[in-house]
Amino acid sequence: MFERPRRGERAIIVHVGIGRAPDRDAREEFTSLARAAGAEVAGSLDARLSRPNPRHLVGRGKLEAIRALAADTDASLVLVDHALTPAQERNLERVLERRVVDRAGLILDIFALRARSHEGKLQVELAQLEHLSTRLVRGWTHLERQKGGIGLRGPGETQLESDRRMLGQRLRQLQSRLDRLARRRELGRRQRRRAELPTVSLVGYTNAGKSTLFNRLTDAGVPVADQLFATLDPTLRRLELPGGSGCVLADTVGFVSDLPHELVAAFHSTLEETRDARLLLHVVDCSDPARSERIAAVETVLAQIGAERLPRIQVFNKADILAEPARIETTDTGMPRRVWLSAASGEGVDLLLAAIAEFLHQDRVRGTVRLGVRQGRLRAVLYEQGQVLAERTLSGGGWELEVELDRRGYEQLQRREALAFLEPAAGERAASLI
Ligand SMILES: Nc1nc2c(ncn2[C@@H]2O[C@H](COP(=O)(O)OP(=O)(O)OP(=O)(O)O)[C@@H](O)[C@H]2O)c(=O)[nH]1
Ligand SMILES: [Mg+2]
Repeated sequence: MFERPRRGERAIIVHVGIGRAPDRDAREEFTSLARAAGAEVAGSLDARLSRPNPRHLVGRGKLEAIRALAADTDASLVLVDHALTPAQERNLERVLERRVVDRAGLILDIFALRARSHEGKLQVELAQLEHLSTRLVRGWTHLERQKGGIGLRGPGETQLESDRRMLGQRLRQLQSRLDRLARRRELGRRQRRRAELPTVSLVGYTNAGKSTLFNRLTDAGVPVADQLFATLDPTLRRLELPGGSGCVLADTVGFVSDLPHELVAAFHSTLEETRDARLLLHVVDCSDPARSERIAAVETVLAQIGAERLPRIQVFNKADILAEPARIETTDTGMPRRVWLSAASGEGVDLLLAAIAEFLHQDRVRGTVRLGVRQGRLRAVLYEQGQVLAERTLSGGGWELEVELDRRGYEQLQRREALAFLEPAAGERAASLI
């Protein structure tokens, strides 16, 4: 439905700085984004503006320079590292006689290229259409129009009206399909909650090494690439932790600064996987010169999706590049706060596993339960969810188990299965009071 930038399409980049020169990291990142979208970067120039011009973003002189560069380099696309209003985008296209794409448009485009799963594709299309709908003022000049589709155009309707109507229909259709998928996803999450497997979710800036770490921890074989937004679809795997407990580890889409809000909205159900997690592992490329800006950008997106309050452990990945030793940093109360490691070499990954286990164990309860012969199923549940420390077969049939499990899991089993820890014997209680 869309006219995508073709692979290898020649583009020039306009780096924009408001009140100052565009900074080097932002420039590098935008160039990587352009390449990730498949563009061949034929040239670039800086635009330092005291304030954005409402008509063309840049002033007359700069506009002329952009046009000249585009002509010299034979570029058919102009990528602008700044948000453009629909009017600015249109005005620029008119003057430059080329397609103009802003930062949000570029990111949407990369997502469109990368989307693999059914849900991912629907989410991207929804985001793109939302993005477009604000730009649909004077016909779909950017779109390859599907001419003459049956039932697409009513008599007497202008092109714009029928386009709007079509867009509205498609948006509603996408939304309802996504809602259905979201419900299925929610069901999966509820099942996991019932099984009381805590979800630990990897979050972080794109290219920080989340998938590399995920593979290292789970042998999942998720594709890893030195490119932005290699991962779009969440992958979940069970992860065994030291001490015999387990959790579900989630690898998901990476973040970037100024992630288009249409994308955040469209990827709502994917991101919910993150919001529902018990613990976030915030993966940071510690060798990135813009490390602290990246961390802040991730925090911003986490706040956007309502995950800002979730506990997290920072993972300073790629420690090998800085030749930093693998280690754990803890808070004043002794909880793991940051782990330096290398997902690529595997050094320090054991420290992270220990940190996750320690974190999740905080909220664990331990006790002894007695099960009757008919409670074999409950016994299996305890083996699945918890850690069985000791088991004794009772002479009259049934079992006595010493188990440790997640507090929420225990409370649920208390409610559903009337499971209860035995009161410690008088002697033991006295002992534990000492
Ligand atoms: N030197 C070094 N490189 C690493 C390390 N971990 C990951 N990388 C590299 O960093 C790049 C990005 O890795 P990914 O695992 O795809 O990153 P990601 O965070 O999943 O990225 P997106 O899915 O795009 O958000 C790849 O080229 C990896 O090989 C590490 O510990 N050390
Ligand atoms: Mg990834």
